[in-house]
Amino acid sequence: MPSETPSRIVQTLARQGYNAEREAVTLLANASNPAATIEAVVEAADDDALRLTAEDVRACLAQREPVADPPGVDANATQTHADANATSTNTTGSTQPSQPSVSTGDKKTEKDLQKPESPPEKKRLSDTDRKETTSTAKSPPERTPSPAEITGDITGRSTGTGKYSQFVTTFRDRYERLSKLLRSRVNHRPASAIAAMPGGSEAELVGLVNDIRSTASGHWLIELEDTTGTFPALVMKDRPIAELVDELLLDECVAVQGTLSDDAGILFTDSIHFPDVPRTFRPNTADRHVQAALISDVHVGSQEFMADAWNRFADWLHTNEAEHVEYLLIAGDMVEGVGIYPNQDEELDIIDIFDQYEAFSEHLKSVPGDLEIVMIPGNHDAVRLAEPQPGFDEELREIMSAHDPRITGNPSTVAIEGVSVLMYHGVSLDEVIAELPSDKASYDEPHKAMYQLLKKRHVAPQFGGHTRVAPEEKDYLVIENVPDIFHTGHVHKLGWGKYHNVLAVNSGCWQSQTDFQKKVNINPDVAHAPIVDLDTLEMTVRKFA
Ligand code: D5M
Ligand code: FE
Ligand code: ZN
Repeated sequence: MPSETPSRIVQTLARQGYNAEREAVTLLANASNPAATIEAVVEAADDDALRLTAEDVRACLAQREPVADPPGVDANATQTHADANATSTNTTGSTQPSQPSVSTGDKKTEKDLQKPESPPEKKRLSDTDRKETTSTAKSPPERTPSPAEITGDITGRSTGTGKYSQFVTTFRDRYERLSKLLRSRVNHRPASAIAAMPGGSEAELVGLVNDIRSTASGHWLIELEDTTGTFPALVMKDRPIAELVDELLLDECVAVQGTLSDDAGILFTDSIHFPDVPRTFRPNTADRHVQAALISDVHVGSQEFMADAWNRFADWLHTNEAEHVEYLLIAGDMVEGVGIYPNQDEELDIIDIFDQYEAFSEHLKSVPGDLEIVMIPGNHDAVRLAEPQPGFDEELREIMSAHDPRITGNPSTVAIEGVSVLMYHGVSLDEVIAELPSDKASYDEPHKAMYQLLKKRHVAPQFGGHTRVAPEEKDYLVIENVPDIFHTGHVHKLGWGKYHNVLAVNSGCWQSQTDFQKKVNINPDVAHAPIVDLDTLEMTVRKFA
């Protein structure tokens, strides 16, 4: 009967300085006396071993429990497998922590144990793993996530000093890259040239939204700016396109097409175009069955951090049912942080920021060591608040080095198994939700707010509002290439859907309702793990609350 959970096993090993293969953890969890077996395995391990292998554990089990696996273990294996199957059909219902899979009873595995030359563990590309691989050269093959390729990451490239001229550079870059997307659809002219055209001409203009005002009679006056100047576009309130004005945010890039007034001082607008994702977009998919868990907003250090739910999630990742989950993406807010919101300290469980990261790191150790982990920071993390946010600094990376996560900036695009995932924490979602009508974006349907960002091809279009934006020599927040998956968090609500074939997923959180959220009636979606099939971009959600 399994007497320990995988996450507790991992934590026990970590305290003694060891990492362990997923199968090793499973074997230990199901040993008749896990504590004694751990002790024996650690004792038998080479002095310089960093990672315990399934083979190490089997060798100890064979000595300690020389009888072939007792029938009890086998029966239990069947039982746990059945449990796992039962929960897999109930993808949105409450998931009981499934017991770890048991491979001890597997004849083939038993034979492997005897094989002196099982193939070497395949490796990921990190330095740590290279080291570990050497010490585990005889372990059986393990799951082999390929390393994530990262693009659009500001980390180490920030040149911004906050000068006004740099904002101009950032906006110029935004305009250049987004207007390019629109130029194929409209035959645009510069604002200065339009002003010189004869009245009554047809004209098309691409610009950043500088101002949106309603006129005395309720029409809309939108001022657009390009690199040559500004020009006003009038949208009549009774035209169907007036509805699109509701969707406009300041500083986003749009194209307008219409007819100039007699004095060529204003454009009567017939259509508004967004850079958008082409409807014909076809996402890339993985060429094998492999899954990624997309989470965010762990908030370790908060009194509301749900450690038990996290442990159930970590335990589930160790089960057979999760065997195809090879990637764990975390879209920001690893910890609760300090001084983020007024009176936040009253709800802190851990008051020191480094201690919070230490605790987060301990929780990260509970997930299988062979998961490829990618993480970006959020607004609660200890990096600069202004976006684009660089990845964690050396000191924090050192603290979170278990499992050797890929640490990158917010936002970043990560290519896994040929599928590109745009990861963005999501602070601008608050703004999109506040500014747009509720059928276009709401906390209950956060994915719809994400659709707006895709449509605008920018993760944080509006400057100078709630979302802090730092000037850089290029606008890292432009969505230049359409991602296959768009992953955000921040609003602590779960929602997903497809926009022009892009899968948009907003993960929930691992923090129960805070006092602030109670006051403003935010009901967070806690302890859900959205799991994406990278070969089909189908989604299932596991609940661990
Ligand atoms: O924020 C989680 C969500 O809750 C996000 O939509 C912002 C909102 N939130 C939470 N606390 C506050 C305070 N104190 N003021 C304003 N908005 C708040 P996260 O930043 O991920 O904790
Ligand atoms: Fe958060
Ligand atoms: Zn946040």
